[in-house]
Amino acid sequence: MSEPKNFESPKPEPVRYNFSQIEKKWQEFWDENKTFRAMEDPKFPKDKRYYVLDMFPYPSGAGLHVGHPEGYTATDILARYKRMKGFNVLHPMGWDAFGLPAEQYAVKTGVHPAITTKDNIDNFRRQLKMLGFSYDWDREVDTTNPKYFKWTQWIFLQLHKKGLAYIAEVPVNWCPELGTVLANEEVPEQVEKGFTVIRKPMRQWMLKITAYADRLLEDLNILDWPESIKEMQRNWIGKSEGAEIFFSLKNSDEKIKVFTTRPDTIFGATYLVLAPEHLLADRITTDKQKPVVEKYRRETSLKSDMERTELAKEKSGVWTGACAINPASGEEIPIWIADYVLVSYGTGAIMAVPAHDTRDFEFARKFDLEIRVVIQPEGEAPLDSKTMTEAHSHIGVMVNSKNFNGIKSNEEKGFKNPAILAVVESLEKQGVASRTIHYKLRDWLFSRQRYWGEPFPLIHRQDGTIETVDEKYLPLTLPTVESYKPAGTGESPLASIAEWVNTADQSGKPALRETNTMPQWAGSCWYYLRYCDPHNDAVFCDPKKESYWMPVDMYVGGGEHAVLHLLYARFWHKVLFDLKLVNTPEPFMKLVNQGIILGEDSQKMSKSRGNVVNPDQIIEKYGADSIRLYEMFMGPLTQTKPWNTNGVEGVYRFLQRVWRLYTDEQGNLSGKIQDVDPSIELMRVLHKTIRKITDDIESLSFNTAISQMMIFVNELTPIEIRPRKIVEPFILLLAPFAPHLAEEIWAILGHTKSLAYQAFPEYDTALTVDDEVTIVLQVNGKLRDKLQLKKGTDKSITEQMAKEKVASWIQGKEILKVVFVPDKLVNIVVKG
Ligand code: ANZ
Repeated sequence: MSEPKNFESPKPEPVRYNFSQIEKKWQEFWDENKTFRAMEDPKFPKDKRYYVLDMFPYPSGAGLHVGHPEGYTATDILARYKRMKGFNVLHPMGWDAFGLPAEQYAVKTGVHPAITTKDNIDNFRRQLKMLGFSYDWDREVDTTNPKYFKWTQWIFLQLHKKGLAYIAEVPVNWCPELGTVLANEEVPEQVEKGFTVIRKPMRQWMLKITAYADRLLEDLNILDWPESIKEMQRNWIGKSEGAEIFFSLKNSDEKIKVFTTRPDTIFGATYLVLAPEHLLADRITTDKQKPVVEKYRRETSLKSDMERTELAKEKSGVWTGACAINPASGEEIPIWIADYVLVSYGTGAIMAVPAHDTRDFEFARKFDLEIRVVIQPEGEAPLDSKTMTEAHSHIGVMVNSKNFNGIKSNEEKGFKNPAILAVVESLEKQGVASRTIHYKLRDWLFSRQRYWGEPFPLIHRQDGTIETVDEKYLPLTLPTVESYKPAGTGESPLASIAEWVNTADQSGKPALRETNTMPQWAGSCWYYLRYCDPHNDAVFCDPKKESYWMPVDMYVGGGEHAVLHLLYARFWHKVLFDLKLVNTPEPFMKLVNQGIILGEDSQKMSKSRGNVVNPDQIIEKYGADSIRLYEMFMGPLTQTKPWNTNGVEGVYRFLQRVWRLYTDEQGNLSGKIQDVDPSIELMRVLHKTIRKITDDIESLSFNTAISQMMIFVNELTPIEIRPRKIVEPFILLLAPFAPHLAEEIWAILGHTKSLAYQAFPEYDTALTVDDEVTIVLQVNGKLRDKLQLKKGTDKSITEQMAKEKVASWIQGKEILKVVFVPDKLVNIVVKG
């Protein structure tokens, strides 16, 4: 990669603070001494252990990008801070290493993905170590290591045993370019990249995540997660309360079951729509309409659900030639087929109410179908179906609805809405409707036609039944293949390795191995559990260790995982919880999404734009502490923000100033640091700094914590005698942020032990409050002036001084009243 132009700025001035030497020294020290090893020490009660987790990276060939150190520095600050606060901290790192790029590289070059993966992991580890993160490297996990995926396969077997894994012929998202199927959750990303995704029926492994829909929804309430992510999960699960209503077919005994969340609009249902794949579509289509219906069905089979349901899309559809009877009005209505109705949701059939549903409205306008208003907004001019330009989907009063006229619908969804309830109760009495709940969430398509993934521990017997591989034979490893290229037939490259595929079942009869592999999400569904006990060969995680460390207290990572990893992991965790293999219903109690770092041009970083910042180059020029500090100083952690190399220079200069505060020209302890008693003013500066930094770390406001450090250094620099009692604690405050420099200065201050477990300074509240207060002076409630006074000055003195200050406003007027709020306000009420 060519050197991005951002780095052509002049070399920083020569310094006495030799970061490359210092950083290397301390990294080696931490490594050799295993400073950050976490042990299950019973001395620490549950509320004194802290599990802080990063979303582990996919070790790509490109190495770390600057987005990685952002989240990782934030968690590292927390980990280091909590250790100093007396917590037993688990802060691990590992690799989510199955994945397409290594496989695609293998297709091109023939190099085994395991080799590429190992090289990439080595590079990632080197880069992370260079940043001085305090991981317990003894707990490193790699999802592609057979010792790890043995347990991914084992957990799959538990899901299978519980009936949560099944094989089914389902319409899948097939991506011809990738030669594999994709989960619904994965489709948007690939479509964005320009890949085609078409629907086709295939036999695939599914996981019954839908069995957990309600709990996945409910338990969001106990999580301290960003509201936006919770909302995305809620929408993805998509719980809808409504009714299934039967419409009978004209001249036939067949019935069509529709799903609606708005039974209150039934009198406005002027036509029905079936999904093109609906089983009845074929049967009810009249001979005359057969050719157009057939053609339409063929065309839609090539489209993805996303394309079909996009609101902005031009509506399409065809009439079947058949009609149904509206059970409420008794009227005859036409039955259409249209691709905006999905076969996989509800019953795959809808009653269309164009006056009150946007998509139905557009469809009716296009095909000139009747639009009938049945909900009238209150207090507004009556809606006219002829002149309406859009559907009225809000609340109102029922009209044109026979004996339901006048019933008001409110904001509530489902049966708490009186209009919906009234209609449903009536239709239920007639035996043509029943209440139901539908979810948007579909079962998780869990197999991929790839080589570089976990093989399924499953065998297909001759008689068509399936046998699971005995646990004692796990891990079931990947064979070496000649070609990593997917066959394109919908089979994985494993299918062409006869020696691997052909096996025997338990009775010794010939049988075939399952040749699909698991999706990349499998390994990341439980890695946070493996960290608790990474080397155990007997169980996936010792229950004692699991209950010691879990749940994760703080999870930091990118917001792009909102409905993929975070939903899948919650699902597996709940299954393990039901199996009594873990003791908490949820894995990640608090979640924080770091903001995206843009290029210097405020655009998304990308190779093609040439605005990618390489952390290696920044570290080489400014050191790890600078990049750590800079990424935390850029702005609030969760905000999107542009990179600015001048900003790195700024924090770099700040670190030099810190160095100069403590050392002389030769790099020895400065003679200005002396064991003298500090003045009360300096005590105040220190205690305010401790308080601000403590509060800011707790609330993840790292940028303002750093501002406070800068204030401190500015205040101390001009002072010729720097009391040790003031400057020494400051190094401990700096340590979580710039640990290398802090360790070095700590040693220069004469300490022989690492500061990693030194107590974080405590503040004395009395020393953190200002001695002087500003009193607001009002006359008749209007701000007229302000007064600086010693805190706690009594009423009579304050009033006296206030009156002098605002004399011109009260002169010659009668004082009616004086309002006094101690240390805050004096309001003089006058007349005339
Ligand atoms: C009549 C109606 C009238 C509807 C109205 C809405 C508004 P949610 O809330 O997302 O669950 N629908 C049902 N099944 C469908 C399918 N397979 N494909 C596409 N649309 C489908 O949405 C439920 C509503 O979406 C249902 O309520 C149905 O349209 C439509 F004023 O029925 B409704």
